[in-house]
Amino acid sequence: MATDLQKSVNDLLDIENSEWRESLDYVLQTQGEERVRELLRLLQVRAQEQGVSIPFTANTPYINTIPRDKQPVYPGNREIERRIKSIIRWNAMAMVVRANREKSGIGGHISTYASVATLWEVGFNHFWRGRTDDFLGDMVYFQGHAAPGVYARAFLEGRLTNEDLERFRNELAPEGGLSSYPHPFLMPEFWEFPTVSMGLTALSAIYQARFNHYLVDRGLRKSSGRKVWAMLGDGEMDEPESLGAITLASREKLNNLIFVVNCNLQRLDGPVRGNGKIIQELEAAFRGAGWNVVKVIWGDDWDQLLEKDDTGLLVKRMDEVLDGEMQHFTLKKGDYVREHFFGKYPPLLKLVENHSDEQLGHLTRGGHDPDKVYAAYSNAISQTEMPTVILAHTIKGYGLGEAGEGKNITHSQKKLNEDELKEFRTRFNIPVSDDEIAEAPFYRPAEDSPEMQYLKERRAALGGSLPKRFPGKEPIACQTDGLIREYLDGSGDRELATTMAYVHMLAKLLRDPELGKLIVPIVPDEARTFGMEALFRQAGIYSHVGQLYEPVDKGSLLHYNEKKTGAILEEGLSEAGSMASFIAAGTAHSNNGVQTIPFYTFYSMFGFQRVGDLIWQACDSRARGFLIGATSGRTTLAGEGLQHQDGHSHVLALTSTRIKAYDPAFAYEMAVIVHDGLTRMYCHQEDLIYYITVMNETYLMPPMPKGKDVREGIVRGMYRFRPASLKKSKAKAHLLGSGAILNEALKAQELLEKNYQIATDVWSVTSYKELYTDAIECERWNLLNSGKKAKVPYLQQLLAKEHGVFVAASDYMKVLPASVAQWFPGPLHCLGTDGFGRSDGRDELRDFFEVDYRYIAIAALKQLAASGEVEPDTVTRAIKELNINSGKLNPHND
Ligand SMILES: Cc1ncc(C[n+]2csc(CCOP(=O)(O)OP(=O)(O)O)c2C)c(N)n1
Ligand SMILES: [Mg+2]
Repeated sequence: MATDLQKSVNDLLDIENSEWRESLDYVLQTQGEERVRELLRLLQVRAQEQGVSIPFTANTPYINTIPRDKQPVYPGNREIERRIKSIIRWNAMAMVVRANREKSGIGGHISTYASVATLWEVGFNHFWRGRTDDFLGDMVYFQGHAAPGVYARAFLEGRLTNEDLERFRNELAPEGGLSSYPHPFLMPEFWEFPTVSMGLTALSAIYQARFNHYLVDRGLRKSSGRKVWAMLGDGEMDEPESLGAITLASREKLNNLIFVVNCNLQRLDGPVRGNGKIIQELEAAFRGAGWNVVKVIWGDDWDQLLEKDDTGLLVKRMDEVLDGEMQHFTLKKGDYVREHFFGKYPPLLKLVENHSDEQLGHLTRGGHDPDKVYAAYSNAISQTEMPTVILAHTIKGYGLGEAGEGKNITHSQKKLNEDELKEFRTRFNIPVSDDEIAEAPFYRPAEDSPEMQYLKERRAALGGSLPKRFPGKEPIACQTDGLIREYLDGSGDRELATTMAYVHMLAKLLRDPELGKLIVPIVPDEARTFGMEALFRQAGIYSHVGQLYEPVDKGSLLHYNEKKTGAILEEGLSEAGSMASFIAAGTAHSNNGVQTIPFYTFYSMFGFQRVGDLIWQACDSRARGFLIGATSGRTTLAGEGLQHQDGHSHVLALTSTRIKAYDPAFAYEMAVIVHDGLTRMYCHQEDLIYYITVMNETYLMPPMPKGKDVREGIVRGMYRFRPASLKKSKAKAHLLGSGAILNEALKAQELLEKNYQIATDVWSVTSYKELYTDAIECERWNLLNSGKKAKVPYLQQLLAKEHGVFVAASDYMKVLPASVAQWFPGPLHCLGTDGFGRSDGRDELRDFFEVDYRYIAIAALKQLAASGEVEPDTVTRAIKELNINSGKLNPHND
């Protein structure tokens, strides 16, 4: 009885199902696809209104996105291209093997290029355009550790010689060698984009593509259809930076951006997602973010099987197989594939009954099939509304056979024995004889061979070789004295903070008839904190679509003003994204043929500490521009406490020699530093980055002291700001101050002179880094040029005639002044802000960190007492008089 009832219910359900289906078919036939989509959307809304949730999936089946019959015809000569690719594979491998034979442990990677060769060669032969007189060329970010493949291609193209390849990872050879990875700093005419810090490539490429649109929208370049290609690894996609900005790319409709993810399913240690499917995971993330996703999973042989299969079981099997299992199908032979892949469902065994084990063992992955790759790239370059990601399935160590194909150790494989070399040679048909094989010689076909002719013809058709870096050379910004003059006179009776002076200067630069159009202000959702909101109206916030809504503060003078020609890159809360924009703007002199001048203003705490690796990358990229660390100083930024108060970014700035770091106290110092930066970076074309910290404490900005050495001193790091007023005194002290703490030194000077009759000079130290760099450079020269007239560090020259004791105080760690202590003529006591910040007022913080005028004064007295120039009990007396609590908290530990 129950079963009868169940049967009639099922019958009814079947009827209902087919009625719905028929209705849909009818609508499709009579009104078309769009109407079907509309109805489905309405039904979805209806269901949701009634509380029926619909399972979400952002995935499509685990098959190629572009069906076989939609693939364009391959325009190239597949056979010649295959031969060229094989030769490049060989040379790339031989280069690494030989380098490691010469010097064991020199490193390098074979298996990554082995997996990516087809993806790159289709690009080189058909898509990636070089720079010509009227086209800037495509921008290709090469997966860093596959660099041997780029070198091997450059060798065939005649850009590198046999000897060059022999010097892979031998950069210190007298003739110079090939850098391990793409480094514009090391090979400035070759590499354009450093890529080997995993994660930064994806992020940088997104902001680069957006910056290319920005230049067009601001009228600095003509639209040219150039593309940005980021060639990435699947393991690399785990870095948070890789996926961190993908919604920006779709929101900004970056149709000029193409990611190609080499999904060899392995990273360094093993599988990327042994228990899952990395391609599906990435598909969901990118589709969810609004990208055009093209999966290139299976080669043509698989596609043919799919066409033959009418059970749907092959797609099911493809969908369910885990990446960790897939690796076995690479490693093991065809009989294993038959039994374990197809054998799971008997109809699939039937499907491949006419395939030999040999054939099953060599079924192709999509990323190794030029037809599929070509179809994907064609699809990508024709997108008009969105960025594209191509997820290409490949085999890590492809062609290495026993030496590592698909094995977990393959990433680190650098040595092939003779048999393995032979196997590789035979597999790729390289004309190297058994006698020569042990040498692993590089192979370059004769100039008039079909391969060489073809290779050259293809590159010529695409505008020449790539990668190639074109450094900008045209001097600009050579006459900026007039721009800074007003800041040299001081602020009169108006109290200002250095941040305010900086913003004023930036606004002025933006208005400059010549430079204004080149200034790129960048800010991560902090413009109001720094008082930069006046720039919103003046310069506009860049938005490719302009402003589609009326801002709520429309009536106000400082309203939130988005526009297509806006200059400001307001990056929202992304210091990493802002730094990527800085790199794009800072390298435009070479990558875009226009010398934009970035001013990236950020919370100094979230600079070097937060995005230090991107700053490192900027230096490697030979980026130029200004990094402005605002609200800096551990005690000057009151209230914000431990996570915000920066007392160490200047220490971190020591790490890169390309960075010039300044901690100015006054508006005129800042103006002189900015002027120097403009001159050196944009007039003299030096690849430097100026890091300047600015503070939010307001005080009177004095005029620049007279004296011909002051300006030089500001730039070189130190000058005498206020000499002692006591002419006759029993003792002499020198107080060194930086940033807002210079005012504490000035107060201490008055105290020491008035209350303790000690003649005291105050020096402004704008840059310990400059002093340090100059001194170690002199020492190095003196060491290597013994017997010649020794060079004297600037610091020693400056203090040559001084005597007495020295106290240095800044809002940064003590190690900064300590770094130059050895070049002082007398004892140096360092005060600084080591320790975590606290939320409290400025006075309390300066007491806590022991950097206010009282501590400066007692430090001077203490040293004078030690040298017998004041009575020992003076210090004890001063501690009492100045109300210093000797048992106070220790900022270092408490
Ligand atoms: C930030 C960072 N961490 C670690 C490394 C070291 N490293 C270089 S390649 C690599 C594995 C990359 O795997 P994947 O992205 O899948 O590239 P594949 O070689 O498989 O193509 C690692 C860990 C690095 N270069 N950068
Ligand atoms: Mg990988």
